[in-house]
Amino acid sequence: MSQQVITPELCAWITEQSNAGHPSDSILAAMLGSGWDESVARQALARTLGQAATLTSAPGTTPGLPEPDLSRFAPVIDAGDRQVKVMMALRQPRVVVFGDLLSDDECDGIIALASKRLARSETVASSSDGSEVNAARTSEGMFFERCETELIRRVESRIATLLRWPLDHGEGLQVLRYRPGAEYQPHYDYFEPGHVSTPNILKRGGQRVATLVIYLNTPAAGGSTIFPDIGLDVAPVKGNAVFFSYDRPHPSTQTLHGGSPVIDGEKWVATKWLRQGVFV
Ligand code: PD2
Ligand code: ZN
Repeated sequence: MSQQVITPELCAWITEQSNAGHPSDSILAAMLGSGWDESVARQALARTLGQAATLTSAPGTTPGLPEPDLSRFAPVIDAGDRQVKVMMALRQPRVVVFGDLLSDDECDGIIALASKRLARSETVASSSDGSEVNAARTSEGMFFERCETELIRRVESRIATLLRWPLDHGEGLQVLRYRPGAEYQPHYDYFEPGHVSTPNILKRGGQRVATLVIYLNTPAAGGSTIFPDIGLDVAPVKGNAVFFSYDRPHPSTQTLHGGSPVIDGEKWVATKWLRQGVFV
Protein backbone atom coordinates (compact mmCIF):
# COMPACT_ATOMS: atom_id res chain seq x y z
CA MET A 1 0.00 0.00 0.00
CA SER A 2 1.26 3.54 -0.72
CA GLN A 3 2.20 5.74 2.23
CA GLN A 4 -0.81 6.35 4.47
CA VAL A 5 -1.63 9.88 5.59
CA ILE A 6 -3.52 10.98 8.69
CA THR A 7 -6.11 13.36 7.23
CA PRO A 8 -8.50 15.70 9.09
CA GLU A 9 -11.31 13.46 7.78
CA LEU A 10 -9.74 10.42 9.47
CA CYS A 11 -9.37 12.34 12.76
CA ALA A 12 -13.00 13.49 12.52
CA TRP A 13 -14.11 9.88 11.98
CA ILE A 14 -12.11 8.74 15.05
CA THR A 15 -13.67 11.50 17.17
CA GLU A 16 -17.13 10.49 15.95
CA GLN A 17 -16.51 6.85 16.88
CA SER A 18 -15.18 7.80 20.29
CA ASN A 19 -18.09 10.16 20.96
CA ALA A 20 -20.44 7.34 20.07
CA GLY A 21 -18.87 5.44 22.98
CA HIS A 22 -16.63 3.00 21.08
CA PRO A 23 -13.50 2.18 23.09
CA SER A 24 -10.18 2.95 21.42
CA ASP A 25 -9.25 -0.71 20.92
CA SER A 26 -12.47 -1.26 18.89
CA ILE A 27 -11.70 1.81 16.77
CA LEU A 28 -8.17 0.47 16.25
CA ALA A 29 -9.54 -2.94 15.25
CA ALA A 30 -11.91 -1.30 12.73
CA MET A 31 -9.03 0.68 11.23
CA LEU A 32 -6.83 -2.42 10.93
CA GLY A 33 -9.76 -4.23 9.30
CA SER A 34 -9.98 -1.54 6.64
CA GLY A 35 -6.29 -1.80 5.81
CA TRP A 36 -4.63 0.84 7.95
CA ASP A 37 -1.07 0.16 8.97
CA GLU A 38 -0.98 -0.43 12.75
CA SER A 39 1.58 2.23 13.61
CA VAL A 40 -0.20 4.86 11.49
CA ALA A 41 -3.54 3.88 13.06
CA ARG A 42 -2.08 4.19 16.59
CA GLN A 43 -0.57 7.56 15.73
CA ALA A 44 -3.92 8.79 14.41
CA LEU A 45 -5.66 7.61 17.60
CA ALA A 46 -3.02 9.28 19.77
CA ARG A 47 -3.23 12.52 17.85
CA THR A 48 -7.02 12.58 18.07
CA LEU A 49 -7.82 11.10 21.48
CA GLY A 50 -4.55 11.40 23.43
CA GLN A 51 -1.93 8.92 24.52
CA ALA A 52 -4.15 6.60 26.54
CA ALA A 53 -5.84 5.48 23.36
CA THR A 54 -2.63 4.05 22.01
CA LEU A 55 -0.81 2.70 25.00
CA THR A 56 -2.49 -0.63 25.53
CA SER A 57 0.68 -2.27 24.20
CA ALA A 58 3.18 0.58 24.57
CA PRO A 59 6.42 -0.42 26.31
CA GLY A 60 6.41 -0.05 30.09
CA THR A 61 2.66 0.28 30.45
CA THR A 62 0.18 -2.20 31.85
CA PRO A 63 -2.62 -3.19 29.45
CA GLY A 64 -6.24 -2.91 30.56
CA LEU A 65 -7.56 -0.86 33.43
CA PRO A 66 -7.59 -1.08 37.21
CA GLU A 67 -10.63 -3.17 38.10
CA PRO A 68 -11.81 -4.91 41.27
CA ASP A 69 -12.79 -8.56 40.97
CA LEU A 70 -16.57 -8.36 40.75
CA SER A 71 -16.88 -11.59 38.76
CA ARG A 72 -18.83 -13.37 41.50
CA PHE A 73 -20.38 -10.20 42.87
CA ALA A 74 -19.60 -11.36 46.37
CA PRO A 75 -20.65 -8.83 49.02
CA VAL A 76 -17.03 -8.40 50.09
CA ILE A 77 -13.68 -8.48 48.28
CA ASP A 78 -10.55 -9.80 49.95
CA ALA A 79 -8.10 -6.92 49.63
CA GLY A 80 -5.25 -8.80 51.32
CA ASP A 81 -5.39 -7.46 54.86
CA ARG A 82 -9.06 -6.37 54.89
CA GLN A 83 -12.44 -7.49 53.62
CA VAL A 84 -13.82 -4.56 51.61
CA LYS A 85 -17.57 -4.22 51.01
CA VAL A 86 -19.03 -3.62 47.55
CA MET A 87 -21.91 -1.17 48.02
CA MET A 88 -22.72 -0.40 44.36
CA ALA A 89 -21.27 -1.05 40.92
CA LEU A 90 -22.07 0.60 37.60
CA ARG A 91 -20.65 -0.88 34.39
CA GLN A 92 -20.69 2.09 32.01
CA PRO A 93 -18.98 4.23 33.06
CA ARG A 94 -17.28 1.93 35.53
CA VAL A 95 -18.04 3.32 38.99
CA VAL A 96 -17.80 1.22 42.15
CA VAL A 97 -18.58 2.36 45.70
CA PHE A 98 -16.67 0.47 48.39
CA GLY A 99 -17.57 0.26 52.07
CA ASP A 100 -15.11 -0.09 54.95
CA LEU A 101 -12.03 0.25 52.78
CA LEU A 102 -10.28 1.97 55.72
CA SER A 103 -10.85 1.55 59.46
CA ASP A 104 -11.75 4.60 61.58
CA ASP A 105 -8.24 4.55 63.07
CA GLU A 106 -6.64 4.54 59.61
CA CYS A 107 -8.80 7.53 58.55
CA ASP A 108 -7.91 9.44 61.73
CA GLY A 109 -4.22 8.54 61.32
CA ILE A 110 -4.09 9.91 57.75
CA ILE A 111 -5.88 13.13 58.80
CA ALA A 112 -3.42 13.61 61.68
CA LEU A 113 -0.41 13.15 59.38
CA ALA A 114 -1.84 15.40 56.64
CA SER A 115 -3.13 18.24 58.79
CA LYS A 116 0.40 19.49 59.52
CA ARG A 117 1.12 19.95 55.82
CA LEU A 118 -2.05 21.44 54.30
CA ALA A 119 -1.86 24.25 51.74
CA ARG A 120 -4.47 25.78 49.39
CA SER A 121 -5.04 23.23 46.58
CA GLU A 122 -3.61 23.80 43.14
CA THR A 123 -4.57 22.37 39.76
CA VAL A 124 -2.77 22.24 36.41
CA ALA A 125 -2.37 25.87 35.24
CA SER A 126 -4.75 26.88 32.47
CA SER A 127 -2.11 28.27 30.10
CA SER A 128 1.45 27.99 31.41
CA ASP A 129 3.48 24.86 32.16
CA GLY A 130 2.83 24.48 35.91
CA SER A 131 0.16 24.53 38.60
CA GLU A 132 -1.88 27.35 40.08
CA VAL A 133 -4.52 28.06 42.73
CA ASN A 134 -7.96 27.55 41.17
CA ALA A 135 -11.24 29.11 42.33
CA ALA A 136 -13.06 25.93 41.23
CA ARG A 137 -11.24 24.03 43.95
CA THR A 138 -11.71 25.73 47.30
CA SER A 139 -10.12 23.01 49.43
CA GLU A 140 -6.71 22.71 51.06
CA GLY A 141 -4.48 19.77 50.23
CA MET A 142 -1.18 17.96 50.42
CA PHE A 143 0.52 14.96 48.78
CA PHE A 144 2.20 12.04 50.52
CA GLU A 145 5.18 10.36 48.95
CA ARG A 146 4.32 6.81 47.93
CA CYS A 147 4.90 4.47 50.92
CA GLU A 148 5.90 7.51 53.00
CA THR A 149 4.88 5.93 56.32
CA GLU A 150 3.91 2.43 57.40
CA LEU A 151 0.21 3.46 57.46
CA ILE A 152 0.36 4.96 53.95
CA ARG A 153 2.19 1.89 52.62
CA ARG A 154 -0.43 -0.45 54.12
CA VAL A 155 -3.30 1.53 52.57
CA GLU A 156 -1.56 1.71 49.17
CA SER A 157 -0.87 -1.98 49.16
CA ARG A 158 -4.54 -2.70 50.00
CA ILE A 159 -5.63 -0.46 47.11
CA ALA A 160 -3.23 -2.26 44.74
CA THR A 161 -4.70 -5.64 45.73
CA LEU A 162 -8.30 -4.41 45.58
CA LEU A 163 -7.97 -2.77 42.16
CA ARG A 164 -5.49 -5.32 40.76
CA TRP A 165 -3.14 -2.56 39.65
CA PRO A 166 0.57 -2.33 40.59
CA LEU A 167 1.34 -0.13 43.58
CA ASP A 168 4.08 1.64 41.62
CA HIS A 169 1.52 2.77 38.99
CA GLY A 170 -0.14 4.99 41.63
CA GLU A 171 0.60 8.63 42.36
CA GLY A 172 1.25 9.53 46.00
CA LEU A 173 -1.98 9.84 48.00
CA GLN A 174 -3.44 13.33 47.94
CA VAL A 175 -5.39 14.53 50.99
CA LEU A 176 -7.95 17.35 50.72
CA ARG A 177 -9.82 19.21 53.45
CA TYR A 178 -13.01 21.10 52.55
CA ARG A 179 -14.47 23.59 55.03
CA PRO A 180 -18.12 24.72 54.88
CA GLY A 181 -18.83 26.20 51.44
CA ALA A 182 -15.77 24.60 49.86
CA GLU A 183 -16.27 22.50 46.75
CA TYR A 184 -14.50 20.97 43.78
CA GLN A 185 -16.34 21.90 40.61
CA PRO A 186 -16.94 19.17 38.01
CA HIS A 187 -13.82 18.16 36.07
CA TYR A 188 -12.10 15.17 34.51
CA ASP A 189 -9.09 13.65 36.26
CA TYR A 190 -7.21 12.68 33.08
CA PHE A 191 -4.73 15.15 31.63
CA GLU A 192 -6.14 17.17 28.72
CA PRO A 193 -4.48 15.84 25.52
CA GLY A 194 -4.17 19.34 24.01
CA HIS A 195 -2.85 21.12 27.12
CA VAL A 196 0.65 22.62 26.98
CA SER A 197 1.82 20.84 30.16
CA THR A 198 0.46 17.39 29.27
CA PRO A 199 3.46 15.99 27.34
CA ASN A 200 5.72 16.60 30.36
CA ILE A 201 3.21 15.18 32.84
CA LEU A 202 2.80 12.03 30.72
CA LYS A 203 6.55 11.29 30.96
CA ARG A 204 6.03 10.28 34.61
CA GLY A 205 3.89 7.18 34.03
CA GLY A 206 1.52 8.04 31.19
CA GLN A 207 -2.12 9.01 31.51
CA ARG A 208 -4.29 8.62 34.56
CA VAL A 209 -6.67 5.72 33.97
CA ALA A 210 -8.59 5.55 37.25
CA THR A 211 -9.39 7.45 40.45
CA LEU A 212 -10.19 6.28 43.98
CA VAL A 213 -11.58 8.93 46.33
CA ILE A 214 -11.55 7.71 49.94
CA TYR A 215 -13.68 9.51 52.55
CA LEU A 216 -11.74 10.10 55.74
CA ASN A 217 -14.69 11.49 57.72
CA THR A 218 -18.45 11.95 57.41
CA PRO A 219 -19.41 15.62 57.00
CA ALA A 220 -22.57 16.66 58.86
CA ALA A 221 -24.18 17.82 55.56
CA GLY A 222 -23.18 18.23 51.91
CA GLY A 223 -19.93 17.22 50.21
CA SER A 224 -21.17 14.32 48.09
CA THR A 225 -19.11 13.31 45.05
CA ILE A 226 -21.28 13.99 42.02
CA PHE A 227 -21.19 12.54 38.48
CA PRO A 228 -23.35 15.00 36.49
CA ASP A 229 -23.37 12.98 33.23
CA ILE A 230 -24.94 9.95 34.88
CA GLY A 231 -26.90 11.62 37.69
CA LEU A 232 -25.00 9.85 40.46
CA ASP A 233 -24.31 11.30 43.93
CA VAL A 234 -22.04 9.36 46.27
CA ALA A 235 -22.46 10.18 49.97
CA PRO A 236 -19.19 10.79 51.80
CA VAL A 237 -19.07 8.20 54.59
CA LYS A 238 -15.96 7.68 56.72
CA GLY A 239 -13.90 4.70 55.48
CA ASN A 240 -15.89 4.30 52.23
CA ALA A 241 -14.55 5.12 48.76
CA VAL A 242 -15.69 5.72 45.20
CA PHE A 243 -13.69 4.25 42.30
CA PHE A 244 -14.03 5.08 38.61
CA SER A 245 -11.92 4.32 35.55
CA TYR A 246 -11.54 5.87 32.09
CA ASP A 247 -9.98 4.13 29.10
CA ARG A 248 -9.26 7.34 27.17
CA PRO A 249 -8.78 11.01 28.02
CA HIS A 250 -12.10 12.04 26.58
CA PRO A 251 -15.51 13.30 27.83
CA SER A 252 -17.17 10.29 26.19
CA THR A 253 -15.93 8.32 29.22
CA GLN A 254 -18.71 10.13 31.16
CA THR A 255 -16.37 10.51 34.13
CA LEU A 256 -17.11 14.18 34.72
CA HIS A 257 -17.25 14.44 38.52
CA GLY A 258 -17.02 17.01 41.30
CA GLY A 259 -17.24 17.53 45.03
CA SER A 260 -20.46 19.36 45.93
CA PRO A 261 -20.22 22.16 48.51
CA VAL A 262 -19.88 21.14 52.12
CA ILE A 263 -22.86 22.55 53.99
CA ASP A 264 -22.04 21.73 57.59
CA GLY A 265 -18.81 20.44 59.16
CA GLU A 266 -15.61 19.54 57.31
CA LYS A 267 -14.96 16.98 54.61
CA TRP A 268 -11.65 15.11 54.32
CA VAL A 269 -10.75 12.83 51.40
CA ALA A 270 -7.67 10.94 50.25
CA THR A 271 -7.41 10.51 46.47
CA LYS A 272 -5.34 7.85 44.70
CA TRP A 273 -4.84 8.40 40.97
CA LEU A 274 -3.68 5.42 38.95
CA ARG A 275 -1.46 5.76 35.88
CA GLN A 276 -0.88 3.50 32.89
CA GLY A 277 2.72 2.82 33.85
CA VAL A 278 5.18 3.29 36.69
CA PHE A 279 4.72 6.73 38.28
CA VAL A 280 8.12 8.23 39.01
O1 PD2 B 1 -13.73 15.25 47.20
C1 PD2 B 1 -14.36 14.83 46.23
O2 PD2 B 1 -15.50 14.38 46.34
C2 PD2 B 1 -13.70 14.89 44.91
C3 PD2 B 1 -14.47 15.23 43.83
C4 PD2 B 1 -13.86 15.32 42.60
C5 PD2 B 1 -12.37 14.65 44.75
C6 PD2 B 1 -11.83 14.72 43.47
N1 PD2 B 1 -12.56 15.04 42.41
C7 PD2 B 1 -10.41 14.45 43.18
O3 PD2 B 1 -9.64 14.34 44.16
O4 PD2 B 1 -10.05 14.32 42.00
ZN1 ZN C 1 -11.41 14.60 40.52
